[in-house]
Amino acid sequence: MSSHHSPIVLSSEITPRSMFEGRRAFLRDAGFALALAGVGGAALRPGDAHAKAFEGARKSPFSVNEPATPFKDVTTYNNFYEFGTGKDDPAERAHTLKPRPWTLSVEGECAKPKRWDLDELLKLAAVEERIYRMRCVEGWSMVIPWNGYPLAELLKRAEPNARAKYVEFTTLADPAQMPGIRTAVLDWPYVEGLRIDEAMHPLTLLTLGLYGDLLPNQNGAPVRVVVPWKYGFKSAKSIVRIRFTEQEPRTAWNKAIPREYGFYSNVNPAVDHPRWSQARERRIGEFGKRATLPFNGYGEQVAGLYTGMDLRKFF
Ligand SMILES: Nc1nc2c(c(=O)[nH]1)N[C@H]1C(S)=C(S)[C@@H](COP(=O)(O)O)O[C@H]1N2
Ligand SMILES: [Mo]
Repeated sequence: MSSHHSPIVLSSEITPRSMFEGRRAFLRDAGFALALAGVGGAALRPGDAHAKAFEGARKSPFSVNEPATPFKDVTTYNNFYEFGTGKDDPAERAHTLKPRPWTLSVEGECAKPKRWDLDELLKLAAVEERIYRMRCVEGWSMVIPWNGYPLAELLKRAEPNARAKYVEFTTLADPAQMPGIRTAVLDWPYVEGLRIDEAMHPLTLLTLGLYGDLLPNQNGAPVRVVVPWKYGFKSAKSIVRIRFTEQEPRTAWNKAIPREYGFYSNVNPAVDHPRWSQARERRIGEFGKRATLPFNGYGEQVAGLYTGMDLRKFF
């Protein structure tokens, strides 16, 4: 295994489990800068710096040309209620999540349901770097260099049938790994959903990494979705199941507070959330606020999905 120019070094090649965990502990302790310096990957031992899993990933033309939010902020200011409701809870507590082995099952209204192993997912399609603007309904935003490939690559292999109108995403709900689910803040498991054309849209990313390496636990390891034109909560983390459905899925946030969280949840500065204005946002790491863009700035690509829909009604 060469480390410097190989486009993708699969984690399966570099990690017996102990190394994987040692490596994560190392990243936690030593920080990312040292890992970036990258001493080659061949002689990996726990505690060594390593080749990043997605080093050299192809840069996507869908990336935004804005400075990325620092790694530190991306990985310490999180919403992941399975680990608590505080922004720093996931970074502090998500070490109990075991991202490997992992199975993601694709099922429901399709001809070819399948249980995908993580290593199969890592090899399914070329992993790209996609720098996306992300906006939380709470009024903050980040720019995150994700690593992944279009969710459509996975979905089309299941051969969805004519009844498949929606796609439902379900997060792991294991109290042994996720201390937050002992508290009934949401009706666990965390469930999100998209219309199938939204799920198949080339911007919708099956996400396996960020900043060139495997996803940190607090960001939804080992596999999540990222839907950049919607509020952050639509991008479900640590998913174990994707299901094609005929009916609109009941989503966790819609069940909890239906008046505040609709199914669509497209970023829309013209429609305020009852508790937070959606007109402006604070980019993490910056002072002051900036205007929020319709569809989070991705309108040119996605507005056509909603032609003729009243986006105040379908919020
Ligand atoms: N399973 C699960 N997925 C989740 C959440 C969560 O609490 N649980 N929070 C959502 C919200 S509100 C946001 S803003 C994003 C945050 O993703 P990040 O921490 O990687 O930036 O994750 C989304 N996905
Ligand atoms: Mo969010």
